[in-house]
Amino acid sequence: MSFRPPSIPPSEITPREVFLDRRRLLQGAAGLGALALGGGAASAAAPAAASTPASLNAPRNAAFSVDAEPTAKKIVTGYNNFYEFGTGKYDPAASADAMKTRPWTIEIAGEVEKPQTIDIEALLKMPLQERLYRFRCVEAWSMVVPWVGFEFNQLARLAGPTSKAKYVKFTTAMQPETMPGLRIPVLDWPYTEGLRIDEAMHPLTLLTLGVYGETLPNQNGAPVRLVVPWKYGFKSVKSIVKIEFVENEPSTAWNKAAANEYGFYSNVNPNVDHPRWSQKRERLLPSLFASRQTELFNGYADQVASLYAGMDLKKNF
Ligand SMILES: Nc1nc2c(c(=O)[nH]1)N[C@H]1C(S)=C(S)[C@@H](COP(=O)(O)O)O[C@H]1N2
Ligand SMILES: [Mo]
Repeated sequence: MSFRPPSIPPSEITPREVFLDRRRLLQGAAGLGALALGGGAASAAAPAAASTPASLNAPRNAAFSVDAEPTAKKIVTGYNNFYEFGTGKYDPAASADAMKTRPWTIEIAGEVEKPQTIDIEALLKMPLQERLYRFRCVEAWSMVVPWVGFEFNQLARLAGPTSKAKYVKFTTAMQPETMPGLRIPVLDWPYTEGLRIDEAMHPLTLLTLGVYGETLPNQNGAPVRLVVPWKYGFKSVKSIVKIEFVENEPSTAWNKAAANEYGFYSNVNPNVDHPRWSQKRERLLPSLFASRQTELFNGYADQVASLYAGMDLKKNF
């Protein structure tokens, strides 16, 4: 169906090391076991803890879950955007395994009472829950994903935002040695994103450590990423190393790249078209057809519409 590897020879679109690595991967155990099993030089170079998924104890939170079938795991983990690994939808699954996810810390800085650096192992000890969220990419495809994590506001409270903290800025790791996409100037690296403080503190905003009951695969933003389900997918920043509480609206990577296409808010909105395509409908993967009607705030209007009371959503897109 639609999830075959692209027909362009991978040697033409990826650097040689990545290509060789991927070939080794494809030659090994087929399918999902391949990453975990590794083999030879590939697994010697990669930290074992990072590429082996660990199961997470995370009961489903029904109140924060949609009543829908989850999208197949091989689609969520195999077809995605993570531009640090290339702009193709199959690039992340093919090459993100090289990313080093241990040791890993998040620096919390800016307008907080207690600036601090938190180790990923401490985050994994927080009480975790599973939430089945709708997830809508700005490119008009959508999925239903069982994310695992905890509310971002719990992390924020550890640091104690001051009254000057009006926005939160998130920054992704930069690993030039493992991220071939950093050589492509499509974005002003590192990838950065931002939320207004009330959006960040909203209970739906999930600091995400896993998916399908296990730690995140690298291509989905290991070891820790954000999920903001009422906004387009690019607001859900992956592989976070820095969180800054700031007074002024932060610049974001996509807004810097094309301000007329990617606004700061980027709330899912069927009534505001992207300049190059309609947002009225979406392809619920694996469907090839845009047969699903896009919902305002991706279906989360009851929970989040009040955050934008009085705002013109066409101007503040
Ligand atoms: N650092 C970083 N974060 C990122 C991206 C990226 O390219 N780099 N892509 C975004 C986009 S466009 C989408 S749709 C989602 C995809 O998340 P998923 O791979 O879990 O589906 O990640 C978002 N976060
Ligand atoms: Mo996206």
